[in-house]
Amino acid sequence: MAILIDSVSKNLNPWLLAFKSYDDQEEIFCFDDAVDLKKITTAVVWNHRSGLFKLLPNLKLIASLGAGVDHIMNDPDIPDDTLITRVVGDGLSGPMSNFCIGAILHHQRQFDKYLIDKSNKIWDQEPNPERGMNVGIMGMGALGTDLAQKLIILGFKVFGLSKSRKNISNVVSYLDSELDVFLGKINILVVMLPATESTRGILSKRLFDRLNKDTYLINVARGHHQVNEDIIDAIEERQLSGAFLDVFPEEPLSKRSPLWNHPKIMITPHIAVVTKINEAVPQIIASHRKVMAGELPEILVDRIKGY
Ligand code: OXD
Repeated sequence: MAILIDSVSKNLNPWLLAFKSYDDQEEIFCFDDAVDLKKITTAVVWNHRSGLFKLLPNLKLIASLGAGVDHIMNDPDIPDDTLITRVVGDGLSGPMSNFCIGAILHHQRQFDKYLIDKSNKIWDQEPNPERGMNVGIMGMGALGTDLAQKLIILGFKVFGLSKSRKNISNVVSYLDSELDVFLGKINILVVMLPATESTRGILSKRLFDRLNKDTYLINVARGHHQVNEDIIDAIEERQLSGAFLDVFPEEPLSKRSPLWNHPKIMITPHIAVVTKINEAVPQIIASHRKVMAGELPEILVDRIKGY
């Protein structure tokens, strides 16, 4: 009944330290420890090495080190009866909402224009310095809901799109099948969708053509959703007024990408939210203990839906 932690992209030392100092009862290993892999019942992973799950005959639980599980779901070797869990909590939703609110206000109060004006010593007292206040959130899970509630307090009109109807005070909820009506209501689009087969490339010309002219795009979810060339074309055609992108189909973003130099595209390096180790470790240990006791973990990923 031991835990294996594995990632080919993250420095696991702070995680190992945190696991060991939180709980010295559980046996926790990383791949290079000389451990009998038959002992491993829980794999805690972020971009794990390929073929890992095939080496773990007694695997019962796979725990993501973050909120997303696409890095797990992409693996064809997940055993049928293995449960999957992910990290949730205020340590994710608080910073994510703050990041999105920053990006929304940056656009809505035109701070990029005033930065340029400042560098040219231009005093431009526009009569209407505010941009639209109708925000659409695609993906109304825990993160989307937290953002929606905070935007309502700030006076924005908020529209949510999700698979099931949501009942959130003052937020207008649309189903995926009502996409066109949803897109017609908004002038800022925030994307918080999970990465699944149905969301691959969803931020493309087909969707941009259905937006109101000059809608502002914010993607804090996954680069898997976005077609970079279509974003640039949509800005050219004024379907989009600009974009704030934290995620990219390939990360790190290539130095050759035209996105870097585009004056209407803001780029951040996938830092909208970073998992807090001290919040994640107790959740993962609690899930491990539940599964070892034959119970279901509190946060269970739906293997059919993929999130
Ligand atoms: C996550 C992320 O899913 O960092 O946790 O993107």
